[in-house]
Amino acid sequence: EELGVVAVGFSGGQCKPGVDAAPSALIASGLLTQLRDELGYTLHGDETVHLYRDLVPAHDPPHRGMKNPRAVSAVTRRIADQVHAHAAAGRLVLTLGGDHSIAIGTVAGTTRAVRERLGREMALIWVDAHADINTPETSGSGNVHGMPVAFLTGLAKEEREDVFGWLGKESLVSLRKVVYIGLRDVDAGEKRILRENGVKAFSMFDIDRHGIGRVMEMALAHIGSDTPIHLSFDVDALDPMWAPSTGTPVRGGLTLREGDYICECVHETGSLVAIDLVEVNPTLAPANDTGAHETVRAGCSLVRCALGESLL
Ligand code: DIR
Ligand code: MN
Ligand code: MN
Ligand code: MN
Repeated sequence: EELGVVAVGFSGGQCKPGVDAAPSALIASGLLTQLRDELGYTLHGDETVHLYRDLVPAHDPPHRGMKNPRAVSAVTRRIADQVHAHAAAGRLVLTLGGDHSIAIGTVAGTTRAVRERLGREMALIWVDAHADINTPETSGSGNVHGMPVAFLTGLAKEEREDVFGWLGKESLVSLRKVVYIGLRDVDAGEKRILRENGVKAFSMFDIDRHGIGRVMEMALAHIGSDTPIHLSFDVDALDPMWAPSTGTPVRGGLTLREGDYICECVHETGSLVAIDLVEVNPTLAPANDTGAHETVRAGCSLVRCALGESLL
């Protein structure tokens, strides 16, 4: 099978440096080699990590409270074109982030390609401790990595082309096709947005109550069979025990095995069109600690599971 790879060394959607080092760390640990040699994928796209330095303006003051708005907008716009090119060629797309703001680009790219190729609406499975559905106005932090779902569903709109105004209708996903898994740190404004729009969300509470097996059944039933799926996986959905090296860890999360299971179930649908792995920050580990290594290993495991490693 054909796999398009986009390695995104970008951290401007939040304030902690280091998340841009994740793609190199994931690749250095052998992820792409494993996908090629063990899972049999034909890889497209070079192994160079895109830093998009030419797209980051020297002067980028806040707009509607958003930090680095022009940089994040320009970089995600470029990512959308890269991802779209792979998806339009019929490739499964793997994007290695980078912070979660980059999903504005990856999801815009796949949803456009799926519309063009199949005339269908795509579903989005967002695995995360956080809902990332703040609008610029509800956001307390101004970090765009807390806003991608709002921009991708049209809840947040902006006229200015250089600040996400480039996101046209063809790049949006219906809120009815969004499913969350793993939530446990959702801002008050986000809770209101989720409630008012009836967004399908499985929090850690739901996973404790029903078990991950039943939750995945319900999540996939909501999406419906034969619907193309984009899986956006924030490594902070995992408990910090498994993935400590991430910018905003929250205790009480998924075990690595539960994360792998989510990815396996999505693979099993046969409808996966793209996966993002984001928010691995190899620099956020206490010295002499194995945290960074463990987090990279966990990230590799999630990706391999989504791409079919567990099939016997
Ligand atoms: C918070 C944190 N809801 C914000 N979001 C994070 O900044 O909007 N997302 N950490 O991954
Ligand atoms: Mn998160
Ligand atoms: Mn928080
Ligand atoms: Mn996130």
